[in-house]
Amino acid sequence: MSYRIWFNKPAGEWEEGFPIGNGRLGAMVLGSVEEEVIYLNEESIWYGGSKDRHNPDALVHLQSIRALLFEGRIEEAQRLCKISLGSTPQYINPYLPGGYIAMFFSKEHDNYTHYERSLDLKEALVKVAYQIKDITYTREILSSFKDQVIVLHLTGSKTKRLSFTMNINRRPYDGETKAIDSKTLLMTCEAGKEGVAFATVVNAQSVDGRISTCGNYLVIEEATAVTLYIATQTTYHTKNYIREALDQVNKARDKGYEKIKQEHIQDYKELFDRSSIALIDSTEKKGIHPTNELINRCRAGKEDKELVELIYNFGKYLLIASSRVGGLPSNLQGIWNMSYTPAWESNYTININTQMNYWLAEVNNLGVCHEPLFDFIERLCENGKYTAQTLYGCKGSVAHHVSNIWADSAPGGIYEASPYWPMGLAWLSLHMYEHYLYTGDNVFLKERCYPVLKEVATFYIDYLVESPDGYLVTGPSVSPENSYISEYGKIGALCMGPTMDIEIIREVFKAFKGCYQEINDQGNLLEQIERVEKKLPPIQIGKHGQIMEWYKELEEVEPGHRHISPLFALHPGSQITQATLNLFKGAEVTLERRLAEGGGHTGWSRAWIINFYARLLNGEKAYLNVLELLKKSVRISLLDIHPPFQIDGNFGSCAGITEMLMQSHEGFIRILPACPKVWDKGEVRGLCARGGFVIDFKWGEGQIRDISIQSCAGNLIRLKLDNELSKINDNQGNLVKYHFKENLLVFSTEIGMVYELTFIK
Ligand code: FUC
Repeated sequence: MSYRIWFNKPAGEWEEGFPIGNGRLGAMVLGSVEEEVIYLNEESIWYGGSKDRHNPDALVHLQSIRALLFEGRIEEAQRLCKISLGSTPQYINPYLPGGYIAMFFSKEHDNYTHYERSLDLKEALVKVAYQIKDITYTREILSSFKDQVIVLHLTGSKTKRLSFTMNINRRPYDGETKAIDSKTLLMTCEAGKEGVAFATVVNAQSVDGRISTCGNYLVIEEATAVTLYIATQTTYHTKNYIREALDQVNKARDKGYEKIKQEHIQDYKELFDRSSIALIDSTEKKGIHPTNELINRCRAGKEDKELVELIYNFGKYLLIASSRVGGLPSNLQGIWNMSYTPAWESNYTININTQMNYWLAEVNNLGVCHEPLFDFIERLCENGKYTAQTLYGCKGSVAHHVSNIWADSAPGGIYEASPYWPMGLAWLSLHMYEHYLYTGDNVFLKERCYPVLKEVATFYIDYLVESPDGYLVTGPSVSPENSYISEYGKIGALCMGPTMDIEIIREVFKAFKGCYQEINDQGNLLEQIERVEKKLPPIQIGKHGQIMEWYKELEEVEPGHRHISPLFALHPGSQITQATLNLFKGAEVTLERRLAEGGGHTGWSRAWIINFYARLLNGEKAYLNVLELLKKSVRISLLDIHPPFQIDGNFGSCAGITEMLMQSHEGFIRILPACPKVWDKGEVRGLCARGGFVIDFKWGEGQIRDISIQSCAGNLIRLKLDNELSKINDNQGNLVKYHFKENLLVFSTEIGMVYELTFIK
């Protein structure tokens, strides 16, 4: 298996560096030799504070906007919408860099040889090594979740040969940096009016070297090994942020590098090793080519299992590094950002991007990394109640297409095709239901998932409006972020009842009913849902055989648009499956049309396409798109690019690769549903299926060899099998009874038991 991204030269720029993170504290390591810069991030350093951006004039104009849209007067509707529903101020403020540590070595360090830098995905550790004359210098850097510090450990292979100076900066928004004792620097900063204030502390330790300060530099002389302990704390997390950062550094220093490293690896492995995918290749030795060469080979048409394993493992690594319990969810760049004006504010874009960040979580046994998103959804749901009242005069809760750490739920921006989309919270709420489906956790269902779904469902019952042809539709809304040519030849984005909205609402109602079965709620919401559901427009097939993007047949302005919104029902939704054959075929046509017109041009869009083809059970096309992503949408570091760097494609492609090997959204489990021919042999461990199952299996020569299923919730298993089954044993050696129903293998399970399936060879 491939776990190492490595190179034999330093990163040319930030996007070629190695990201490290503990969910909250991140760094980008470039591995430069003479002058090293370590870019720092902390998840809560956002500019400005929480604001009430709701447009006070929204409600007065809501009905007029709807009427204009029904009449086809798009331009007027858009103009009115922009000024009355558009937020005040229009944009949310950005996620910002934390600053950087600059290290200055002697000129001699320019003449290095034997250079190597690597990111070990199995241990979450970055290493840099190089040689100058007969001395080998090494650096190791990690971000520890347990100790909440970043630690950088430097060594020279001969005694007392390591000397450098270093400081902390945040150009051009420097705060105040000063030495607070002979081994410690403190930087304090503020991120705008009412924004968070934060402090970064760096402490240097060496057994034999001299450490002193000069100005606001740390000076390290003639050491054999040096360790830097780095902590950042912000007022978002604690009032006493300076004290807290100092304490964290002091505790880390007392513990020492080796112990921190050992505990860090243990903590990380506990998560990372929960699942694995190995694509076995007996002809190639893995790990011998640096990653840039692997990418070049792939671009030149050489298929590579090593690169596929790396992008899969990197996705899991990035999730663990950017989303840990108690913290904030992973934003557009995870937690890694070096710009003060990052693309799209490096925000939470919740019309696909934030959702995509978490598609890999449950199935890869990393449900625990999904937690920050759940905390965020609950806050968004709370804020969204005010938004529902203020903007729409409705009960329940709503959020639009972007958000920030304050869980802002108002529309964001002025571009016609995105802000006025009342579906962000609804889509996110489905993540909570998915968590329940994967775990069977009833307490979570009752206490966390149901309350959110209830608010969301309540909103749509109150909000949907009857169209002239008698359907209940959303609006004003958009089909993210596409535009259409109306029946009167006008171009518009704002519309009533785009297909995606209706698909999301149906999925929310389905989830609500799923919860309802488990919960004894006295209200009459279920009856209202059933009444409303009947009047939602159906998913329709258009004149090209495609899934219609709007509830009326309209031409897309950009037929190759990166958002493939009407296929929400195929993925991540579950309304389009092989059981709805017409729609299943329609989804394929939609996809083919998008691709024929240049679709998939951003990393995340390509990643979504992988997932779509996996759901269409088309392994060859899914694989083709994995290759396209690797060829066109990653930097040599394997960071996904929109461009620029945007992390969703990393997470989405990891999820897509998993989806090619196992699926469970149809009420049964499929093993190898979309495995391309070239992945002829492999092994999967620890993937999770809905219903509360953890599954291992092997395959070779087109045959599934062994399947082992652990039952975590005691549910009935339904499994689609093509091989001929020999027997099923449980882990106590008993033969297990099973039967076949509608082509599915069915058997009962007990909580905690493991079931081994063997096949007739
Ligand atoms: C959505 C997408 C863009 C980009 C942005 C962050 O608006 O349409 O492509 O990913 O989010």
